[in-house]
Amino acid sequence: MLTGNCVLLFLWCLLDKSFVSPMHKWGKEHHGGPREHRRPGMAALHRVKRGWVWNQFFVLEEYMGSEPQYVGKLHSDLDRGENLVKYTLSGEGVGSIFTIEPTTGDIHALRSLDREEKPYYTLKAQAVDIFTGKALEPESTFIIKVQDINDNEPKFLEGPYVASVPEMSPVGTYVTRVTATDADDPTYGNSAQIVYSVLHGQPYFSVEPKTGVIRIALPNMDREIKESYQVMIQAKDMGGQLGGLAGTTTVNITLTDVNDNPPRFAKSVFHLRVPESAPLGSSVGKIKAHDLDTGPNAEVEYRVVPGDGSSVFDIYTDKHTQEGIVLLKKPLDYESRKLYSFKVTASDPHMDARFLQGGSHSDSALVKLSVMDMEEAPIFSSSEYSMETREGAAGNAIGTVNAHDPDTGHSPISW
Ligand SMILES: *[C@@H]1O[C@H](CO)[C@@H](O)[C@H](O)[C@H]1NC(C)=O
Ligand SMILES: [Ca+2]
Ligand SMILES: [Ca+2]
Ligand SMILES: [Ca+2]
Ligand SMILES: [Ca+2]
Repeated sequence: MLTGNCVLLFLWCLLDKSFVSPMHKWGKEHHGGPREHRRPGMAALHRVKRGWVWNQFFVLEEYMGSEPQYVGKLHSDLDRGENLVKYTLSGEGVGSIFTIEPTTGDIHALRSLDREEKPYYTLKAQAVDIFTGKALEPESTFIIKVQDINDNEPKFLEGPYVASVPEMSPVGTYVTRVTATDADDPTYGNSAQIVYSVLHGQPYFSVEPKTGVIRIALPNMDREIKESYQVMIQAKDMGGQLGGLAGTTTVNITLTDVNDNPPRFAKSVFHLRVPESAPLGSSVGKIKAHDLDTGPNAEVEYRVVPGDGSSVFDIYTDKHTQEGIVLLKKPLDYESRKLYSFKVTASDPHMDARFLQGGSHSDSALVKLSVMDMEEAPIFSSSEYSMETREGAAGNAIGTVNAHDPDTGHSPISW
């Protein structure tokens, strides 16, 4: 059998090389060749005649014509139009998708095909003697390639996206990257050539047309003014040209905090009223400076400015509320001093140096503290009195003790 095949092949080669005219050898240009679907500017088809069949045929995907789509023609040079050659096909899709006219060798596709589902079919062609069934040509394998049309829009498979970037970042700062994919043929035309653009989100953000990298596009974006942005990115095929298909995705971008704000007092004077009896070390009132930042960036440090009041009052920060709690360091006495007036500062210990130029990282306010008068126990002018009395002098005054009330306003002392 092996020897027989070799002989046959040898004979065929002999036939092909010696007896056949050049025209005969390569067939006529119009038969068996692929149809030229390609648009101008496309790379030339790689079509090679292997044996007696073109190695590649083309069929347009999603073809909607009412007639079966013509694919191409098989032709043996031994076929002289006398209907003595019978062409047969075998392989993928034969019968269900591809049919062949046995005498003409015409191949048709019976239904529309989806390149994105199956890009090519491998088939085998045979040419046999119609009477004897003997092969006239060696069996030849070829493919029918499904030619792409632009029937898929770019899709963002990972969207919607979430990203964050520090506020006040310079223009060009990287935020994130989005990627769309296009199921069409990337090796052919522009059907899968994607260009990104910003649909919503300008002028704050930009996207690089080819890479999908999103960047800051506006300087000094301030979290304390607007914290989150919903950016819509479009991916369009056909290189972004008119008529291309498009897909979109949203990117939620959050500005993260940087320490760009110092604390500020809401008013320049705070009034506190403190009973003169307030114990040492106790809290006698609170004041508040507000820092627009968040977390540690909103921490406030308070100080009593040295001078009048700094020896009597201290201030510390309530870690939960960031309020300044005023503490009493020395006892108060209404009778000796009714009013204290002292300056306090509120500062941000961690302020970012970039934002210090021009402004100060602290603020100050005046605290006016009134001491309130309290009822106090009378004080005897002497701690010991000696008196003499005679027997039988009941009902008569034996002497006088003096006491005064240190409170102002003459509240009479009752015994
Ligand atoms: C993006 O933000 C919008 C509006 O705040 C919200 O409804 C949506 O769930 C967010 N999407 C994601 C993926 O977080
Ligand atoms: Ca496409
Ligand atoms: Ca396609
Ligand atoms: Ca701050
Ligand atoms: Ca901030």
